Amino acid sequence: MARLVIVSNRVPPPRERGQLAGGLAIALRDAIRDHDTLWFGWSGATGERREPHLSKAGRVSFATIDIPETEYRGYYQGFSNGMLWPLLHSRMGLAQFHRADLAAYRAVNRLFAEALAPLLRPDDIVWVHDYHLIPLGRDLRALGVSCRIGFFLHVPFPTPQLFDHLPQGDDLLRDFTAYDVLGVQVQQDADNLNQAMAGSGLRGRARAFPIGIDPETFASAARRAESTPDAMRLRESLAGRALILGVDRLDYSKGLPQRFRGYAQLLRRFPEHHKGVTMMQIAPVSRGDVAQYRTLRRELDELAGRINGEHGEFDWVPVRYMTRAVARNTLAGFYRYARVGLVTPLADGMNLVAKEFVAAQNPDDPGALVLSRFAGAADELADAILVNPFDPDETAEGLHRALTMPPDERRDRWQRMEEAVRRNTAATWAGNFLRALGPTAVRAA
Ligand code: ADQ
Repeated sequence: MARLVIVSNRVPPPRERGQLAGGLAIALRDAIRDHDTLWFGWSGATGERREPHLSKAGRVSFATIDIPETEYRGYYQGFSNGMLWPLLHSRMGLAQFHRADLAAYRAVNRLFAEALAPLLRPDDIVWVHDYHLIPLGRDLRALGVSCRIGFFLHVPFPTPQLFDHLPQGDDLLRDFTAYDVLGVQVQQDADNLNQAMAGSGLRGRARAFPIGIDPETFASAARRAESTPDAMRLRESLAGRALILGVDRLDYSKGLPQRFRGYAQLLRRFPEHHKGVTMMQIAPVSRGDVAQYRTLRRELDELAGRINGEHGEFDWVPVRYMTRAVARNTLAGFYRYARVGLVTPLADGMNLVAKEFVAAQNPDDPGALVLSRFAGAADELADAILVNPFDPDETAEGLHRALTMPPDERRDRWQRMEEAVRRNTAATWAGNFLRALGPTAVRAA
């Protein structure tokens, strides 16, 4: 069995390495169980040290490197999150390009390659993750690495016309050619990337590998969480009102201001829901050091305040808004208790929250899902109430429909969505990708 080498910007932090609790770690659990694994990435620290920090937990070895202070900002905040993230989510207006950032991005990728190449053996299978590391494959090849290398893009890929705005974008497209397997979330992303590559005279071979969750584990966590003190406190505090739940990183791709406006429209246009619903938005702050994220946070503070001021009553607060993270198990209980899951990104590679919400429902009395048609998950969850999140009225109508949907219809739709979530799990995603990468990459089922 070949060794699996996972490369991602972030690796699980040391305290989690024993159990590997994070999203990618859960998705790769089966693959990790079957292979000796090396996980390579950024240590989380800046500094001049060149040698990787090494550690081991069971069959997984970890090698992490520091990034020089001078290059960190340009690589991470600058090019990755200030330029690529908005571009890949079709938000060119928010993108900031600086040549120095691009140079830092390329320098850090080379640094990754130089530190990783000596650790690699010819029969390793290398799987590189996400937009921070697009050039890594080509950098490794330039250092003579000949083993199989695959790349998976977790975020969307925009139309070729939009991608064309990226200065020196051709170079990035060329980077993709170094990979033996090029995976994206949905067919539309594959088509976009392949067309962009074709437009630059390159052969694009991107394929869709939609990511999933571990539905069994999530469903049983949700069942257990239903009777925990937190879930009971939530229920008590709602006093019989229907809960509309949103769970997202605080990110402008998630459409949070539009979502708040959609909820405000629900209260304006469908007054029968007054005092009958509560919206809870859990949105832990992410990338707080990037300017656009600080602006977004202020906007949401203001919107939540305005909705509560305009519609609230002395015994009813229409919006509950928290910027703290919530433990996954507690979250599972909240999903199960919610009458409506509200997932309305303006663009999203997949969106795992939508799948988690489905997995967490009580089969006898499932909640309804209002889902943006611009989330990758909409391909598989066609039985959600699909909305265009740019139109707050459409979101309001979707919410009204969800809140008034007859139980039979709710169950029918949920059953079909649940089948879709079970059909395509985290394990099938990783298995399919690794099988594409090489015949001996995974043990036959
Ligand atoms: P994200 O943009 O982070 O992921 P998503 O797919 O929804 O978006 O995953 C977020 C994860 O974080 C979920 O597992 C969710 O439960 C958890 N989470 C969110 N808010 C939380 C909170 N307040 N407390 C605790 N946990 C919380 C990127 C891409 C997506 C793609 C994934 C995986 O942007 O499109 O689906 O990678 O490929």
